[in-house]
Amino acid sequence: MNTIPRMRRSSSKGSSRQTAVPLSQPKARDHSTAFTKGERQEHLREGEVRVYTVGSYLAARLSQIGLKHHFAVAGDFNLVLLDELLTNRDLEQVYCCNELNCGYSAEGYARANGAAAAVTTFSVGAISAFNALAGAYAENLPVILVSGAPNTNDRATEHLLHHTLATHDFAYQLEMAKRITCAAVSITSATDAPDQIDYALRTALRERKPAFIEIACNIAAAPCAAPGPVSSVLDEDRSNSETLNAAATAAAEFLRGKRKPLLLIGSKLRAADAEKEAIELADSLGCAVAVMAAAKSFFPENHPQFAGIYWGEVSSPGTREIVDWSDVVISIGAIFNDYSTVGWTADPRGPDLLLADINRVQFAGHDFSRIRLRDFLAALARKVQKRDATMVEFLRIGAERGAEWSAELVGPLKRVEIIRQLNSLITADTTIVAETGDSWFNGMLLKLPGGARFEIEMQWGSIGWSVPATFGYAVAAPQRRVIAMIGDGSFQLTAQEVAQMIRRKLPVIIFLVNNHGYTIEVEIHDGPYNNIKNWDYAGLLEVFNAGEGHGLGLRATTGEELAKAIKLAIANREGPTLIECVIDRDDCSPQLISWGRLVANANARPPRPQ
Ligand code: DPX
Ligand code: MG
Repeated sequence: MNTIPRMRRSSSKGSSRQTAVPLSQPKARDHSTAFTKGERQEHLREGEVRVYTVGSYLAARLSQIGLKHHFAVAGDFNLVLLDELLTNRDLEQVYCCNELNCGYSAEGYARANGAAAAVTTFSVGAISAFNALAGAYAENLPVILVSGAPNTNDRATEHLLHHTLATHDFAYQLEMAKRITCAAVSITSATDAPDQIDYALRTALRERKPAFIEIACNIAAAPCAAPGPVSSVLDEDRSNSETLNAAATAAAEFLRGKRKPLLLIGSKLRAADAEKEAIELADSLGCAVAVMAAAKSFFPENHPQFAGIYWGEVSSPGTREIVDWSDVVISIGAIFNDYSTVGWTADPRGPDLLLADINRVQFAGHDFSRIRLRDFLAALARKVQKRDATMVEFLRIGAERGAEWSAELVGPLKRVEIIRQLNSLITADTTIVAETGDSWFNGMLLKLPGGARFEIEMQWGSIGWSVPATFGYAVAAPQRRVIAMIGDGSFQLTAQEVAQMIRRKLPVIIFLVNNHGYTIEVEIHDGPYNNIKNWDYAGLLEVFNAGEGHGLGLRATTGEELAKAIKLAIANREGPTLIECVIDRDDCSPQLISWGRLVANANARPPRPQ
């Protein structure tokens, strides 16, 4: 498994231990020498005190919690703030084409780095970013959205301001943000700013949810107190040791009465920073481990107990059967929604379920809270006995699994040929970003070697997410090969962020599947609204290069053309390569067809009689 070493505060006793985990939580850094305040502060004499401003304080804190970049779009309410952020040499400002993309870029960055920040102007900027911020909430990612705000002198006056609703209410932005964040603050006083900033960051990191910080434009450069120890921001909730012990003991007792346990890995496992402990529990039990679609790669696919993707009727071969065959499902950080349960046709919840969530464990009449998932999994791993029946049975069923696809280089390009060729590119250093659409289902078919990561925005499911999220991810993880799978319809929402990949010379590879429309919607419910205007997608790269970049746009209509395009993409290290893969409008995965039918049935249920 590819790992990036980082510090995390972990034990219930509160000691720090160095541990290697996959790209996830923020990396704490030693910042004793990291703060600068422009040239003025380069030459401090002994006894001189470094002067912080609200903006440089924020920069210092962002850097301390492990950010090396923040994403930004300029506007007159945030220009002074951007200047102040620029004074921190450890924090690079990365620009985006618009604020929605800025938010998504930060979301993608948080996936690789553990946390992220985006900076926008008031209202016209921040409200565009709210879609991405809400997505970060749904996806459990601590994205900090920072917005410029009106001058404090204009509040409670008769002044009307631009970028507002043309009323005297400037509070609506903060009120809206409160609904989609775990902490939202409005900074109008430099004295209170450090406390408010620390509160927002601490809450976001603890809850693994986004936070919002609005800073009045005339306060951003106002002097404020220096940051105290960063541990006050990184301080995590600890498990209540008595509850932890009681939960692990009762869970082990519950499992002792079962013969066929199975582990089901859900997407909140990463937010809980518990991937390593899930492997420990799997090793102790020896049972089959099924992974939900939204959590693909959170349990290594090269682990001997990996039993495929569980997604109801559209599961990997044998996976649904083994889940159904088990006599208890130990569900770890799972989200059961209409999509993941395939229109409520595959909901494993019931008496034979042990639900382990980020801070809570429920089973057989028990409900324990205030225990961290990773502490619970580690404690349970020490108490259970080997129970490998589901693994033995899964291997037996596995004998019937389908054959591999063979290459199809001539004739019109087909979806399965794209997957086959893409799969051969994946190494331990690869991250796949799969957009909403048939890319979800195609992505599930990829076999990931140890270390490979897979990113999907399955709870929020906002199309267009993947272009900027890929950009943000690649900014955070330049050492990884980042490959995006994007449908034509989704791409049209946020295409311009490819220009920023060119600007930063990021060698991202984009497989753009041009199937001439919103195919997933076609399968759920078709109509004229699922047809889209075709674009010259490959041609766009020249537009974005504008004579000064190394973006490469290629079009593949046969398997052979795709193979050639992939070779060129690998050779292009100076910028992104977009391969437009042209396929038939009806060439979609059978999984999408089955899933679409069942989800459409769920959507079509008539209202219940009152
Ligand atoms: C919509 C979806 O071309 O992918 O593989 O052809 O389906 P496929 P495309 O990218 O089309 C995507 C399209 C329109 N969903 O099929 S999934 C509704 C939707 C959404 N998010 C937002 N608007 C609409 N999910 C922001
Ligand atoms: Mg499409």
